[in-house]
Amino acid sequence: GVRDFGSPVRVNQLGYLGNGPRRATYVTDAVDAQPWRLLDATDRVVSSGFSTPYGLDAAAGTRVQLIDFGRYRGSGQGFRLAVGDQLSEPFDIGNGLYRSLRRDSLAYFYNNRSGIPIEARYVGEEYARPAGHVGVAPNQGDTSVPCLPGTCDYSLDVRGGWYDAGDHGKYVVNGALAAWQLLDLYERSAQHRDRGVDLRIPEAGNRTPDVLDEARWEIDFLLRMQVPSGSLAGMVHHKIHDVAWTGMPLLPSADPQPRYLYPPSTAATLNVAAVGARCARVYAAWDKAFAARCLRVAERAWKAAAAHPAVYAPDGGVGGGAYDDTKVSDEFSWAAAELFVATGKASYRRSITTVLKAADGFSWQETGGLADLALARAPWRLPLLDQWKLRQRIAAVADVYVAALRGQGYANPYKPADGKYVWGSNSAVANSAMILAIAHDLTWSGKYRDAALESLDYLLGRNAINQSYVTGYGERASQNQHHRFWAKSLDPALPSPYPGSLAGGPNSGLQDPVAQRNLQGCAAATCYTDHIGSYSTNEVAVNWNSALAWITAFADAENSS
Ligand code: 9MR
Repeated sequence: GVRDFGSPVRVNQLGYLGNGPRRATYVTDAVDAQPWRLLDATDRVVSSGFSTPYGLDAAAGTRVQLIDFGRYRGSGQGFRLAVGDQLSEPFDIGNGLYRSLRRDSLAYFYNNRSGIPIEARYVGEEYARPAGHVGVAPNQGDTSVPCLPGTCDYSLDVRGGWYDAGDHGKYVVNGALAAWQLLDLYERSAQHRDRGVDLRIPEAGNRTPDVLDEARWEIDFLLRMQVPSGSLAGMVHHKIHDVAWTGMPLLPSADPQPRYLYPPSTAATLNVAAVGARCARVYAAWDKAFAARCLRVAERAWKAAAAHPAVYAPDGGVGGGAYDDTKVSDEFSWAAAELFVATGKASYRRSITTVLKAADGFSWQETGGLADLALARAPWRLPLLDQWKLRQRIAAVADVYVAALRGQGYANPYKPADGKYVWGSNSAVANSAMILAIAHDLTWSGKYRDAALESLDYLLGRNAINQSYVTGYGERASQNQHHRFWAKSLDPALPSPYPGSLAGGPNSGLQDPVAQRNLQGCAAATCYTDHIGSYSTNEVAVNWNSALAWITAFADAENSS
C-alpha cells in the first residue's frame, strides 16, 4: 500500500537555532508559490510568507517547495509551520537546542561498552546491564580470545572497546574511525575554547575531559589487537566476533558463543597507526605514558604495514561484518598524515598521497580524505603556501556540498552521483556536515556554517519521509533500530535505543529481508523503515554516532557562545 509519511510540511523536529538558518520543505504538486504561516504554541500567527516552488526532488521522488522563515526573530517552544490546514510537527526555536543531544550522542558509547557493567547511576535502571564478554558464563570472554582455527596459535586479551553496532562484534577499521572522530571533536572544542559537556561515565571527575576518557575505552582495545610477535608482529587483527550471528534479542553477557580473532589486515594495521598517532598528540597533555604508548604502537604498526602492504580482509564470512577493503593506498596516506602531524618527520609527509575529494568524503572504507582533515587540525606543521592550498582544497569540497544542499529539495549535502543511497547514508550526511564545519573553521565563511547546521535539519525530520533518525529527538523519531539489547519491539522488558542513537538511514540496496519485503521500488531517500529487523536501513553503529556527536558538538558550540 501507500506509505503514510504524515504532514507534507517537513521541519527539523528538534528545532532551529536562534542564529542559524530556518528553512522547511513542503511536499506538493502545486506549481505556484503557496502561502505559509508560522504558528506559536498558542496557535497565534507570528510570521507568514510565500513558499518558493522547487520542482521534483529526485531523491524523494516527489515535487516540493521551499519555505524560509528566517525573518522571524522570536524564540520559544512548540511552533508549527502551516500551509492551508496542513500542520508540521512541532519544533522549538532558540539557543542551546543541541546541548542535550550533544551529550546523549556521546552517551551512546558508554552504553555500548564491552567488558564493564553499564550502571543504573549513569544511564538509569532501564539501560543498566551486566558486563559483557568478561569471561563470566555463559560468555567465553574477550579476556583470552584464540585466532580463527588454523590462522595462528596464540590467544590475546582483547577485552573492552565498544560493540560495533546492533551486534556484538568489535571491528578495528570502523572502531578506529569512531575513536578518531571523538578525538577530533575534542580537539575542535579545545581549539575553540568550548569546554564541552560532562558525561555520566565512571571516569567523570578524573580531571581528564570525559570525551577523551570515552575514546580511550576504545583505543585501549585497539592497541590490544596488535600481533605481539612472530612473522606478522606489529600487524593488527582485523576484528573479533562470534563464530555465528547470535539471535535477537540477546544481552552481551548472555552470549554463549565462541569468539575468534580474525587474521590481521593492512587496513586495520594502518587504522591503528592513524588513531595511535592522533592519540599520542591529544593525550600528551593528559597522560604522557599513555600518549607515548600510543605512538610506539602506531609507529610499529606503520612499519608492519609497510612490510605487509597487501594483506586484505576477505569479503563475506559468517557471524560478523566483513569490513572488507582491497584498496589501502588511502589508509597508508591517512596514517602517514597523522604520523607526520604527531612527529613532524619528513618521511611520513612524503607518504601522504591523497587529498579530500567531494565524491569520496570519508568513511571506514575510504580514508584518503582524512589525510587532509589530519593536517587541518594542525596546519602549523605545513609551510604557509601548503596551508593555503589545504584551505583551498577543503573549501572547494565544501563548495560542492553547499551546492548539493542548495540544489536539493531537502537540505542535504549528500548527493551520490548515481542517485543511490548507501548503507549508513546518514553517516555520509553527518560526515559531509563535519567537512562543511571544518571549512567554516578554516575560512570563516558563513555559507559553510549555515550548510553544516542545515544538514542537521535533514537528519532530524526535514526529509522525504518526515523522519527524525535520532531516538528521542522529534515527534516522529526512530525507536526500533536494530540492536540486540535495545530491543523493546521484540521484548517489552527491554528498552528502546538510548536517546541520541542515529539510525543508518535510507539505503537503496534493500540489503535485508524486512527492507526487501516493505520497500520495493522506493525512491532513494525513502528506502528506510523503522523496524528492528531492517539492519541495512535501521541499525546503529559507533562510526555513525561519532559523526552525529561531532556535528552536534559543533552546532552546540556555534550557538551557545
Ligand atoms: O557500515 C557498514 C556498511 O558500510 C557496509 O556496506 C555493510 C555491509 O558490509 O556493513 C556495515 O557495517 C555493519 C557490519 O558489517 C556489522 N555490524 C553492523 C554494521 C552496521 O550495519
